[in-house]
Amino acid sequence: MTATDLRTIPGDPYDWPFDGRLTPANTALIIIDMQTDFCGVGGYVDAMGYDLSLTRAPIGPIARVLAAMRARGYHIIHTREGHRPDLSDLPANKLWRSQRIGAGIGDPGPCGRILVRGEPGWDIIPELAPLAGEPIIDKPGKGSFCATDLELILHVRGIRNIVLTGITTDVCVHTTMREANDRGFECLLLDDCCGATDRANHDHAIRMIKMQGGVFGSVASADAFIEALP
Ligand code: C5J
Repeated sequence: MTATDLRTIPGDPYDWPFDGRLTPANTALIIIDMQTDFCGVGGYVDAMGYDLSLTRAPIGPIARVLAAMRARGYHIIHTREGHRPDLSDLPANKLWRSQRIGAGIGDPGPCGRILVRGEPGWDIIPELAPLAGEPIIDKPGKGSFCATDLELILHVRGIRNIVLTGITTDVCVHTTMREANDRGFECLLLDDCCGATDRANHDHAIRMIKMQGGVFGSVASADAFIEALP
């Protein structure tokens, strides 16, 4: 790579990646939990009574980023939160809290059993459906590195830059960004490609990333990212 190959995305609080080493080979888009359970009618978030427009807002921006990165040959990775049908990977703390608010994991609902693998609500929404060959990480927790092979896949492919999108900003996206940052990956979150079940929580989650000079990475918008993408 020569000096003229170096390229950064205009970001806040720093242009990303810091050293300009951004190529399709070393960079992955991770799309987190864009499942019916988190943004569709009758899913888990709907059952909890939250405003679906907040978790649906990033669908359009993610679709644009996904198309741009697919066209340029970047790595694309999807995640899904969900549990085995026998719930053997569901910790008691997660189960009792979901039951307490009337959206018990494993209970039947309009989209099948809530947050259970193989059920309609657990599927990734059609607008962002994975293509053959794009890894899908099935995770039982909020972070995408916990009890999954994501880290191994990133290392096998030589990926060190991660572009984070998906839902929800303050829970699964933030947890994944923190896990990735601690493992040494260079992280960029696209703010309009994320959404939370509460607008203020989204805004504060974005603000947290930018503290201490970018304590978890940097932040950009979908349009700024696409415009600058090599
Ligand atoms: C939550 C997620 N919020 N994907 N999951 O429970 O953020």
